[in-house]
Amino acid sequence: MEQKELYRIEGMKCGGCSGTVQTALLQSDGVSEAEVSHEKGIAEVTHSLTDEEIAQIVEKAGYHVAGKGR
Ligand SMILES: [Cu+2]
Repeated sequence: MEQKELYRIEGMKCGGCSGTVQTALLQSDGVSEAEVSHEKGIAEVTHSLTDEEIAQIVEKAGYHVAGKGR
């Protein structure tokens, strides 16, 4: 089941960082939408994956999921 969730992400400093995370998410199977902001340090992701899988995608891109929700 697909759901829209908000993850707090550590380590993003500029638009390049958020772009990297957003691209990594959008290229992953199971992710249909991703909106990432380095200013807010968040990613809003519509997906059918587990939180762990989302965290792995973000880690692989070089950043860290610090938590979920605002
Ligand atoms: Cu950056």
